[in-house]
Amino acid sequence: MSQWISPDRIRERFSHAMSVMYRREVPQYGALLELVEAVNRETLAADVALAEQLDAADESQRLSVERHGAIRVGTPAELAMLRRLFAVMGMWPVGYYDLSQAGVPVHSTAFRPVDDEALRANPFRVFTSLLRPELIASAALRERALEILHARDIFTPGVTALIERCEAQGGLDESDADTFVDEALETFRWHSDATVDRPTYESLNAEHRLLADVVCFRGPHINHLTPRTLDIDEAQRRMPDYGIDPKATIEGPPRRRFSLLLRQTSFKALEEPVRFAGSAPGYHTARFGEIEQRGVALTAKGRALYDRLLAGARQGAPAPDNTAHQARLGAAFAEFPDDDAILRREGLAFFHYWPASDRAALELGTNEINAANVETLLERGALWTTPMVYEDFLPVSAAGIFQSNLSQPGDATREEEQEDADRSQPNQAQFEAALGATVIDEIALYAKRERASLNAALETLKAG
Ligand code: OOG
Ligand code: NI
Repeated sequence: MSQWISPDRIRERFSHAMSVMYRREVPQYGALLELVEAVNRETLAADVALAEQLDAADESQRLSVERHGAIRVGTPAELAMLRRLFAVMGMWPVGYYDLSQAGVPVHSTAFRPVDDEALRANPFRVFTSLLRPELIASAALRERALEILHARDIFTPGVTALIERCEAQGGLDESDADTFVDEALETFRWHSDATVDRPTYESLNAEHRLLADVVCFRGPHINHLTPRTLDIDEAQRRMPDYGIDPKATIEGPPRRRFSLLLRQTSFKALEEPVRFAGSAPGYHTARFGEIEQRGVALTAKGRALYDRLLAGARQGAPAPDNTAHQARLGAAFAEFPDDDAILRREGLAFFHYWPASDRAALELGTNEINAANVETLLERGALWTTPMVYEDFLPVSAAGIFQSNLSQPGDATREEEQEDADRSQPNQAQFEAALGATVIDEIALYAKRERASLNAALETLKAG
């Protein structure tokens, strides 16, 4: 037995502590949690098949603790240190997201657990963006921003020491883990005192709203926490009952019998008062709420089909409202099979394979199992599958979420701003150099987990 506590448990404590903190900081997040809890309870009561599927995949218990957060940092050193901080909690950088195509001067990854057991224990993820100063038009402001950023340290001495200890000894004990969570929270909390005076804030804000948010504060405050709902359309409909005003459209694929990837919607949080160095106080609106519905992970082939159909649906003038947007999406996605067996056979989506619990009842001998192919074993009931949950993010959706929360009140055009391939300037190599590591390819990761589940299921079957 290791003397160190499992990174999964540290992640669970941290995710819980973040949720408690954010509820205090942004009270509407508490209302959102209540809404999602009610919708999930009702959805499970009305849809027995869905409840059974979640139970079978051992996913029911992760649902109520499931959430993601997002932060934005300013320098390569901050990003590299975050990588080490998240590693203490078993969270690794997965995927590369280029937001430049949407006019947002950042690129991103998601820190998250990667193996089946860790995902089941607690799938908490943090979408983490790094500012790209080279995409800031004004050279003077770029210089000023970097100067301000280099003068701050977003990590407490305590958390830095515990990260180093964890790396040196291979883990943390119970009491160090608790201190680590408390100290790590300091990096993510809201600091209402800006590091700059008001004119500096305003000039950075005028250049790009995101620039002011990343540069002017003592830390990369968590800007939203997102619970997972089982019915996002219903949750969006009910938001006004909870005093929440959602963004106009739900991002991602349309509603389906068999959910694909990820659907998301957000709302703007209130303005927060800010004290500026030596100037009159003001306000900052950066922090918001979001909910998401997660569906099946798609293969490269499925993802290419998704990207093509989504791009088709987004052509022309933006739909006037969510109903029209969803109708347009629904029509565009008619071509995408809406049946798990077809998605699996056509290699469009990833599945987890499970062995039948009672092989004797199947009357299949070991020789027959060895000889049979997967299709036959599925037909005979010797194997069965559950959809593999999509654990990642979608760049077009993320751009929509960024835009809707960077726009000023009354600034209606921003949310509808379409991504523009001409502006796209991905630079994964630069991101990885800043991170100090390569990001994990998410599709390769799903493929590996699918293969491992199939091999394990066949082994169990053969063992009888
Ligand atoms: C992150 C926006 C992206 C998501 O769920 O796609 C995101 C940000 O605004 O910092 O969180
Ligand atoms: Ni988000």
